[in-house]
Amino acid sequence: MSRQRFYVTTPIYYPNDKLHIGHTYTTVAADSLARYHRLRGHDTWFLTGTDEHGLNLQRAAAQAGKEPLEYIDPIVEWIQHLWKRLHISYDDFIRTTEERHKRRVQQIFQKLYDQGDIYKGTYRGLYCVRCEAYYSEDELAEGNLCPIHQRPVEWLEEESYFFRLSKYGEPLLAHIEANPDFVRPESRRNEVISFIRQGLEDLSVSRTSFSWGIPVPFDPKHVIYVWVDALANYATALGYPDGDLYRRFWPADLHLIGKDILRFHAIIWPAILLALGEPLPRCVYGHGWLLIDGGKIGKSRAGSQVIDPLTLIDRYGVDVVRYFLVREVPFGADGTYSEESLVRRLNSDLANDLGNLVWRTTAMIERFCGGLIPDPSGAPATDLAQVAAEVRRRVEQHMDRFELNLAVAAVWDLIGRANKLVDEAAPWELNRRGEHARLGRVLYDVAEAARFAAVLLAPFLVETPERIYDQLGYDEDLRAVGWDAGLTWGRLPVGTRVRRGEPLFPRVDVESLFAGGDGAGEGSAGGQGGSAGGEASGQEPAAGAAPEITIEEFARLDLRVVRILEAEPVPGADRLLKLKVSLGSGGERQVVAGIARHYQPEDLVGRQAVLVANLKPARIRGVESQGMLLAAADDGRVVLVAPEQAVNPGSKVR
Ligand code: ME8
Repeated sequence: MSRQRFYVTTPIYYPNDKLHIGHTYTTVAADSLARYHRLRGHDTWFLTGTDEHGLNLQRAAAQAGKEPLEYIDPIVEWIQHLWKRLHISYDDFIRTTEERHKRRVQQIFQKLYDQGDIYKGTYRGLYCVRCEAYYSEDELAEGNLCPIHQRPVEWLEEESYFFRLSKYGEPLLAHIEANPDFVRPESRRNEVISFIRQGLEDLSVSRTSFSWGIPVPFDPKHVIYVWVDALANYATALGYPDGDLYRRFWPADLHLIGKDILRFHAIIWPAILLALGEPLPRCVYGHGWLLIDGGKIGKSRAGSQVIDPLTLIDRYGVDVVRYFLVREVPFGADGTYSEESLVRRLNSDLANDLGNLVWRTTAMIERFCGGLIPDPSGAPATDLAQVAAEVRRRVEQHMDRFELNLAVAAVWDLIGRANKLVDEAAPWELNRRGEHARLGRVLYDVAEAARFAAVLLAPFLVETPERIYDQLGYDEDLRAVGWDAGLTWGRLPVGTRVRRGEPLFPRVDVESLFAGGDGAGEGSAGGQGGSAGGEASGQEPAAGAAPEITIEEFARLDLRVVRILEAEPVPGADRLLKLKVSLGSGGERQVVAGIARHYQPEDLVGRQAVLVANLKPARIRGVESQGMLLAAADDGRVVLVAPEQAVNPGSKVR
């Protein structure tokens, strides 16, 4: 069998702002595709990175009173941290300030100059520093604003090198026409074709008005136009022109981008490749935008500030965020983001459908089969195996066409059918009537359907598939086993002991979330002052006096093990200590705890404790507290709660 390969890239991100949920859209989609191809056993490479040159960054750094790299480094670290929290499985992360990139961009520029595809001239025009692009007057939005950023453009006039883009219009058009999959989806392909048909002008590819860029090798008062620098990353990261990775993976199978940067990827970059004599990527896919209130997130003030992906991950968990991104928007089109729609997806698809399937299946196996996966062989098969095979085929077809939302939706047909089978077959009735053979068959098939769903969802979700396997009691590494073997019906061994855990997805109460509260329950914020949180001592309720809660209500608490890194008194508050605690890869927090009379600060450093991590931050005596440490109160003593053995900081307590 021939080994297939898959090389997918995201755009490289500008580190001039914090990334928002719109940015994560491209990357989660690319990650899902990379994971899918890896599961299928294809030789896969997934590249992302940061685009660190240009006037915009030079100005932002100067404004911050910093050298460009000094300004950029922490933002890049933050971006990498975000990708880690989203479990983005990139194989390489390229920064355009790296030597390996700069050297090869200069090599490309030199080659194009030597062969006459780059020449010297003068450029005059209107320039948007945020886009790092010139606009003609008729392209501007009303009020002479940049059509993308709605900000004023600037008049620039400079000596410049030009790339003979005009020469490549015809060959590019021929390529696009001969390769219907080269620009996707269809609407973007048409846009590119009509743009090229209007005629391409040569492109200004160097700047003298600022210095933060890669110098033109033969004329160093010029820096290379940031888009030429940035686009080249897809090749330089692989070691263009002769690195092993370049030989193995070029041309890219997919450049996944947002529609705002389509022309750069579907015209300029391919023209440069044609000039270099290199093969063109197989597909440039321009997805739509995630909008908020009808505007592009991040271009409006509110959008960029409110929708911080890390906050959403903290609040709902990584798989809920990933699921929403790949499921909600028809891939290719624009879609609307709202937290309310995310919560509705969580409650209906994840909690009600998928979570409930696993929950009730394991519950019934416990009740009716002694907790062991039953033997199905005594009764005829249900239709689930057939539905599963059909769904698998559809998932594969959709993934081949990059229809991510349809691929995910197909899995819900299997989940829905399995839930329906439980309702129809009513295992509790089969049990009551003593129809054990049929009962075993139904419960086996339903458990196997849940396992199938776990494998089918493994490209998109990063924790849930493993949790489903765990609850089914099946200790197999589903990612190592891969797609074909994993999707063999009947793989789940008879006699496996299920391990019922907590529900996969606790429901979130939509009404309270959007009725002005923050979903964490108004009452709990008051707890900040009690326990180890502050000075208010209050009357301890007698054990059992608090009202009963459900497991779902309990599961809304995000309790985490932390390691105390620093501890110091809070001036003027003799009961309080200010602590810095580590959540491992979840970062660090500052917490105020009312334990100063019970612990010396230096005795606390290095210890583990338990943090209520999703408690609304509060100011205690003017000091911000981002969560609360748990402590036992016993007749005037206060004793911190800690795991019985050391565990990794950030581990969940449940
Ligand atoms: O464009 N919805 O970087 P960038 C969907 N450095 N996608 C969105 C979005 C939204 N609301 N907002 C941003 C750049 N994106 C250049 C790329 S590549 C050689 C250089 C997407 O940080 C956007 O479409 O501004 C793009 O695909 C990506 O986020 C990075 O945007």
